[in-house]
Amino acid sequence: MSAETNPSSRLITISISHFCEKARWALDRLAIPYIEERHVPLIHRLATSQSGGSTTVPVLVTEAGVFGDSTDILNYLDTLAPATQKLYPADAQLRGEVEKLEDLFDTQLGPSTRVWFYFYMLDNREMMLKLFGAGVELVEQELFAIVFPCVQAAMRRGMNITAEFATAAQDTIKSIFETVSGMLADGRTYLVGDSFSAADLTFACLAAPVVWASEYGAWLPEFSEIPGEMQAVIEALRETPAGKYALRLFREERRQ
Ligand SMILES: N[C@@H](CCC(=O)N[C@@H](CS)C(=O)NCC(=O)O)C(=O)O
Repeated sequence: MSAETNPSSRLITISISHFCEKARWALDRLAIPYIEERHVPLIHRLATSQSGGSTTVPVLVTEAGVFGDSTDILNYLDTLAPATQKLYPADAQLRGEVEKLEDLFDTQLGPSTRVWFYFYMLDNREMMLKLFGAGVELVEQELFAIVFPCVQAAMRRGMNITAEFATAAQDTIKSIFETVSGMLADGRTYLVGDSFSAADLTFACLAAPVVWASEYGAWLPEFSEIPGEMQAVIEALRETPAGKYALRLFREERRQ
């Protein structure tokens, strides 16, 4: 929750979700008061449907309306942002570039890093209970522990968590990292224009599972606790210009 004592906005999340981190980061950056309401997978659907959102998180419930998609949340928050902190440039061409990159990261990078992450983590019951349970009400954590085998099977089926899909996801991640590294090769400070934008924020959040940033806004295990095969991929990606860039964004822009 933010520093304010009487927030009027409610952010419904699954705490580990990198799409939720996208909304959380934008809210924190703009110092907008909110309460984060964390749920475990599947039970989150009770909260999202009751609030008028879709089946996915994040959902931001505000006095101005309910926003059930991370990009809609960023667009809404941008209407509240002062001119110096806009996430979308005023210039139409630059805005178009930001939106195109945000869409690429939302549709390709986010789903790929998620499949890759769960391929290694989903069978580790103890770790999954901690990852999903962080910040969730105790009764919900206890229920989750009981139904975990069902949730695990539903996640595996729903997201195609198989070796084949994880390999394809890793190829997609590498290709997007190459694209971003290529953009950064001219020495630019940010992906688009001369200020931090929704493209940067979205890239950093959705790349988080493959760079393991310590500033991430939800609980993550220590790097040394994750499988060696994951560590090796993360270490290699961290050495790329895109990986260094994602880490720099977390370091310099996440906690202001
Ligand atoms: N396009 C959506 C995607 C969000 C998304 O995929 N959320 C996942 C968590 S990372 C989710 O809610 N999954 C649970 C479900 O589909 O039931 C957004 O940008 O908000």
